[in-house]
Amino acid sequence: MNINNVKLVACTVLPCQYPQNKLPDIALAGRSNVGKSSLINRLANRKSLARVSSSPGKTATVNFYEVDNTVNIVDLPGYGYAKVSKAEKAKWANMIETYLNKREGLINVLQLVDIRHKPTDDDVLMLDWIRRSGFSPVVIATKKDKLKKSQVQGAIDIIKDTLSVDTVIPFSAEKGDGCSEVWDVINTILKEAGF
Ligand SMILES: Nc1nc2c(ncn2[C@@H]2O[C@H](COP(=O)(O)OP(=O)(O)OP(=O)(O)O)[C@@H](O)[C@H]2O)c(=O)[nH]1
Ligand SMILES: [Mg+2]
Repeated sequence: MNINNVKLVACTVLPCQYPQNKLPDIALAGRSNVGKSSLINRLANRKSLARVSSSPGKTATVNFYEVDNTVNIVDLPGYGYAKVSKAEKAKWANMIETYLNKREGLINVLQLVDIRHKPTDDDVLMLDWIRRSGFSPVVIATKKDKLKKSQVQGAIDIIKDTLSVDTVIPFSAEKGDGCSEVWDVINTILKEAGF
């Protein structure tokens, strides 16, 4: 797979707008501001393919990035952002749930959490949904560069315990740590799903 061949193919709200390119989807889930869009930019070696912002709530649609005619990486709106209106929250939750429940080609969801914080109840719920859907959980701990080296293992252990997972991939969109591990996971998911 040529990872430099990535293009944004659709920004969608409704299922009828989802691309029909017959490729499998791997989606990214996580709280607002955790670094989902930044991870896509880092994976693709591009600075501003996906729009990123320091204020939460940047990605407000379900965005499909087609990688080398092989897989759609899907950037979802974030959840858990306290400062938006109830109506806005409901709209985003609805978009996320509709996507997760309706998208036939979905083969896994990568769960992103901020390495500095204990995963929230929303994160736990999200991971439960991933498990119930029959997917093997993949947890990525973002913003590793924000911790000192000596703090990383302790932070990873808290995430493992809270989400009951055996492995967590430490990742930094800023420095590139964990990028090849995430590509390895994507390739494994594709292989195991028969692609
Ligand atoms: N230092 C550092 N900052 C990061 C990293 N990843 C993301 N950020 C910053 O965190 C902020 C949010 O990043 P986004 O990629 O927009 O987060 P998101 O999860 O897509 O957010 P929503 O679209 O609002 O759901 C931005 O200011 C990024 O520059 C990282 O690995 N290290
Ligand atoms: Mg985003």
